[in-house]
Amino acid sequence: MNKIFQFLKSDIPTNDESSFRRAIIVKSALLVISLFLLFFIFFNFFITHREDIASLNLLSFSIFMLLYIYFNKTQNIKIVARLTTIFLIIFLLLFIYYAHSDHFSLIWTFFLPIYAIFANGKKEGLYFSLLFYLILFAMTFLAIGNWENGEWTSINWIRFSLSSSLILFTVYLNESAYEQYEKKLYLARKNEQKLIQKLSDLSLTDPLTQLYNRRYYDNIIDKMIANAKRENKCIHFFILDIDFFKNYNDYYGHEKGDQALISIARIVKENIQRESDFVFRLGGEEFAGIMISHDKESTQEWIKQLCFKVEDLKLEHKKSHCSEYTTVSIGISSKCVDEVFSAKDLYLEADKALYEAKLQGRNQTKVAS
Ligand code: GH3
Ligand code: MG
Ligand code: MG
Repeated sequence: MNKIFQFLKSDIPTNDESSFRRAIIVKSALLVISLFLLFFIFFNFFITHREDIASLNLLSFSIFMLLYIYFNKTQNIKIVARLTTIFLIIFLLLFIYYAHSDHFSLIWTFFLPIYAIFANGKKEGLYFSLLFYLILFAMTFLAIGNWENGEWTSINWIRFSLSSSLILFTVYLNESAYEQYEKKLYLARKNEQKLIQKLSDLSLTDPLTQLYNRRYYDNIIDKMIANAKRENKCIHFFILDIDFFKNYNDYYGHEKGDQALISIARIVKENIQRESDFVFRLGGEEFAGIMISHDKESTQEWIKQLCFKVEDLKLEHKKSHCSEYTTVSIGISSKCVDEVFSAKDLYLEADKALYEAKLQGRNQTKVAS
């Protein structure tokens, strides 16, 4: 059984569960119908000697086999489901027309609503089934008193019509319930994906400043270096550290310190915001940024502007020894395609440059040489 299922599901794309289910139904129905028809070609020809029905079986067998091949080639479930249903309706009506109700032949019509609804969905399947039953009930009604040597009675017709309608109703109900369940599942999955995305965003951003965190930096730095190399560009990495921030916290309190962190993070974010730029809060009062560009000098100049822009915020800092306002020191490391370097080299160089900026009086930028 497992092997049959493996065979049926081969080549069927599994990204959409609803279409996957329909594709399995269509594919297996085409195979089963073809096999049955193949059997009945011989049965009707050699056993019952009904050449007319055997020919009908042969014609239908060819059509369903062609549909099977077409389906395997195109995977067009909607078209093949519709065509199979239409041919099945035509075949069953012709079959009943020729076979009357002999040898329980009417029993085969019970499968039409099941297939039509499972393969086409409840709405389209219902329309197909109603059309089929409209013709079938009319045909069988007109046959009262004629078929089975006059033994096909109105009671038989009522019994047949009622049981057929009951089957249609049951299958329709089942499919409705299934479609509702599928819709609920789809919504739940969408919600779940949103939550996962939110969780992933949360795990990669710093809650205080909303900048990316250290983990995100670790995740993307190697990719950024590879991108810069592929695009023949330079990569710039800078570390920005607030000057005398411990004094700031001690004097103004932790809450004010947090406000200062948020303001400085905003300045960094506002100025480093091209699509290929990334800014991070590495931890404490230390921020970082990655930029990719063709030109080394102008990008470094741009980063240096951050120093002036932070001071321009005019955040009072009475305990700073380098300015009356809160300031930052920055260390930059820039590497271009022809240089051999790693993420670690980039980090260490920027950190060293920052250390020099601190040593030489703070509130300034140093570029690693
Ligand atoms: P330097 O100019 O050499 O960088 O001196 P500094 O005082 O800024 O450096 P230090 O590393 O000694 O102090 C960093 C301070 O940053 C310590 C702590 O009070 C403060 N800090 C770290 N994280 C936070 C935070 O999340 N909120 C607040 N308010 N303060 C923080
Ligand atoms: Mg500091
Ligand atoms: Mg620090």
